Amino acid sequence: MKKSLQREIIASNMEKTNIDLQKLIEQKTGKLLSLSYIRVMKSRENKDETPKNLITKKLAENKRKDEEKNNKKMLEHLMKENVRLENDLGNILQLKNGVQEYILSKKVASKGEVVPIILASDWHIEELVKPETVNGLNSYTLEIADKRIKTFFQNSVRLVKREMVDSKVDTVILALLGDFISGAIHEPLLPICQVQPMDAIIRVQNHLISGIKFMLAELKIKKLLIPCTVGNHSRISPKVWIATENGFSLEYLMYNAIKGVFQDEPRVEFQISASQHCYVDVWNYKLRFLHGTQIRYSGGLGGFTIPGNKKVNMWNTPIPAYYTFMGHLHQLFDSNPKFLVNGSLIGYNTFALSIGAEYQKPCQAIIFLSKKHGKCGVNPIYVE
Ligand SMILES: [Mn+2]
Repeated sequence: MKKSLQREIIASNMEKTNIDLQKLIEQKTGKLLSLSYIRVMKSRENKDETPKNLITKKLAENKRKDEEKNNKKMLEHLMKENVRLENDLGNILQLKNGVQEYILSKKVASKGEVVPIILASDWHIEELVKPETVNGLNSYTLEIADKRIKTFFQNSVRLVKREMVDSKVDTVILALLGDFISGAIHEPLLPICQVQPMDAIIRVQNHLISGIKFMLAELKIKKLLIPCTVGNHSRISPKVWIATENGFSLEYLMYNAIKGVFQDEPRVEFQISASQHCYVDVWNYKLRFLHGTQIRYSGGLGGFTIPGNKKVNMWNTPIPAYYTFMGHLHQLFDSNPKFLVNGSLIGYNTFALSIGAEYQKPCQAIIFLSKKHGKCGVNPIYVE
């Protein structure tokens, strides 16, 4: 083969080869360029992933996750709280709706009928109580007695008038239960009695007449009922002679004398019992009045309840009384539901001190008897 031909063939092949190579290069170049770009970018990325950056990124990510977790917990808590508050609100609304209010009319029902029962006893008007003999707890002279008796009637009227505001009061009972004087029944009484028994009983009589007149003048009532029983101190016999007690009592004489003073007063009605017990019927209530000498008491536990109940139960067997009222024991005491003991006007003295009697301020008592409810109120009548 000629050299020239060979050269042509070689040249042709080379040209061909060059064209192929050129094409191949062009094709590959693009890929190579892409790969290099990727490599460059990756190398850049790799430059950011330093340990420090990775830790920072990780911490940020953890922080974000914690915040998300906390936010979720808070949301759950708030939702629960919302449910609870909704329940509470529901309960409150239900409670409000559950209160039923009643409308009260200002108009009061018609007045009920009431009989006030005033107890007067144990004045011991002439007996002296020196303050030093009772450690300053009391002081009683003729002048103080006068003052206390006036106060007794004034306060009695005041309490009855107070009752009249809300109740219909046509009748008032003024029970005279004895021992208005100390008398001369014991020798030790003589040095402490400031006047003799006759003068003492006259003083009492004058006070009672004055007091009854005052009540009649002050109270618009139809009847003043006065049950009377004698005390053990007004006797002129050496001992209590049970069968003839009235016949030997200065108080029995006094009651009859006062009854005579008011014989022309239709509103006044005396009931002077020949027995130790005086019974008064008010509506369906049978009331028993007595002085109380028969109750033996020397400071036992339970006060007068046991000795009082014993006696009252026996008396109630033949004549059942709704309530029994007495004096003698010098202490206002309501056994409820059987008997009541009046306080004393003389107040605390050496006798009370020696038997260990309960200290009380000198007082008398007023009881309100309701037609509908029976005994519905007991008030002390303070006298100083
Ligand atoms: Mn007595």
